[in-house]
Amino acid sequence: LCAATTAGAQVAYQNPVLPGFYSDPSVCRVGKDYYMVHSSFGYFPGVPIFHSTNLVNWEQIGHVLARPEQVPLQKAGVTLGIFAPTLRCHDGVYYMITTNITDKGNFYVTATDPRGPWSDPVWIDMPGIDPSLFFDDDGKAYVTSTVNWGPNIHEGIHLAQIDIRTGKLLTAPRNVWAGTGGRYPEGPHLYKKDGWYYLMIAEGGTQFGHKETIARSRRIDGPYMGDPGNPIMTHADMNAETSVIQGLGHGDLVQTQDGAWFMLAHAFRQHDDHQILGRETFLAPVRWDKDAWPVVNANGTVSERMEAPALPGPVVKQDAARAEDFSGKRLGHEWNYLHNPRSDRYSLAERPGFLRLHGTAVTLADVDGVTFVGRRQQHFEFEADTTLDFEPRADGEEAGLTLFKDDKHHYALSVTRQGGQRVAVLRIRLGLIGTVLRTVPLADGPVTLRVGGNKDRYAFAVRQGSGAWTGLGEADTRYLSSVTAGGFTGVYIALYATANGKPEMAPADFDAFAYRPAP
Ligand code: 6LW
Repeated sequence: LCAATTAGAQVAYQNPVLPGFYSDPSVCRVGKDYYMVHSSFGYFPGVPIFHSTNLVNWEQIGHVLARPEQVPLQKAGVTLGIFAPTLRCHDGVYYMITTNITDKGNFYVTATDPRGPWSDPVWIDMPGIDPSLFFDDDGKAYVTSTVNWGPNIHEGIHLAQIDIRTGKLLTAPRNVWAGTGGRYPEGPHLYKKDGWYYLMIAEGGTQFGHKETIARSRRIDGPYMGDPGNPIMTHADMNAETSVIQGLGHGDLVQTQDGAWFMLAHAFRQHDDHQILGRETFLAPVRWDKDAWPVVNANGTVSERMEAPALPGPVVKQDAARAEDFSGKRLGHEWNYLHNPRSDRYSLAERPGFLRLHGTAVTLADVDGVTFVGRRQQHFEFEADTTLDFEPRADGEEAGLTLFKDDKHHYALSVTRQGGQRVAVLRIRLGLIGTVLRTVPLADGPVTLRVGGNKDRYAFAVRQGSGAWTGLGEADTRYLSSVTAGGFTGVYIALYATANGKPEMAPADFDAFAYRPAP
């Protein structure tokens, strides 16, 4: 199962290296260890952090923003909250800098161990979004960000010197580069190599026109001159017009302990012009040309099957299937809440071996505070199921499984009560359209809810005990894509409970949950 990494030989690996909604990747290396973070928007905990020794296999080691005080999300819709982060390590301290778009803007947190704990936020008076940090050889620290909306929409990238102990800016933010003319110059990162300061950014918007461009200067504050070969990476052009991978950009560079360079960037895999998995993380080898400009994977594109000069470590085959019996003290790192959860609504202790959810008046269609805990859909073809022990006390009490893009776009397979009868219901909500596809009566006892997905459709079914599956219907995947629904996130598979307007309801006890990507 292991691929050898003999120096000089090409090593094969599979992209995306992190499938599913893991957008805006930022990476740093300490010795032989690589760490990577991603944006998390309205989900909690915020900013998942991963570890790797080969840049291909990534294991989640936690979340940077694991305490509600670090990441207030009350006012955040699904796709607001935490935008693109940057991860850097300097002098034994890890820094994660990002924007809480629905709170006080740009801030950073620090840790001496990337597994945490991370500090409380240090808020900084830097305009815009996508902040990044750069530590120069002379000990000075700098912050970059982008202003790409509002009256200064075309200013692009700003730079200021920062006192990294206090977060105070030591110079006024100055506009240093606006890119090559692509819309939304953003995601800036600064690097220093062979006496040049390189400023790499994304342009073109995060949809089909996304690209990565670069400029350089002998002085940190510019003037920055663009690479005549820009964009250095994009799928917006002819050379990738038939690729399933689109929207490639927002990259970060890392140099291996062996001196090789790599780019980690996000892109989405589209099917019939739609994308449901969100923006995923892709890896590409980088070399420097004779004029000292970076060349990404020879022609600025990536593919699912990749070859690179030796990776920093051997690649292993990973199994993405997960089975959870809720017997542990806490949920695995892949689980997220929507917004900051009320801790009294979720319990693994009240009934051992079960995840108990207490629903409130708040529903999946409300912007804040629904009882909801889920994980990313990371594969087009998958199956997920859960067994639910739930006896609604009154009509309208509901608990089940949702395929969730946002409050306005989701499918829900639930157990509820109607006219005194316990039933399973498949409901879809797409903007102003809300409809029930099918309702079936249930016998007493636990119910297993299942969803299976392929590129085109989700299919929903229920069964009781070892009885036969009853199909409740199918729904198109495309209506949960960002093309249809908007927003930056991908689809979640979540367990939820709601009393649909009443403050309290019977507890919903989930016995198990499994997620199985097709082999
Ligand atoms: C990110 C910015 C962007 O901060 O979207 O479209 C934001 N561009 O770079 C969220 O990913």
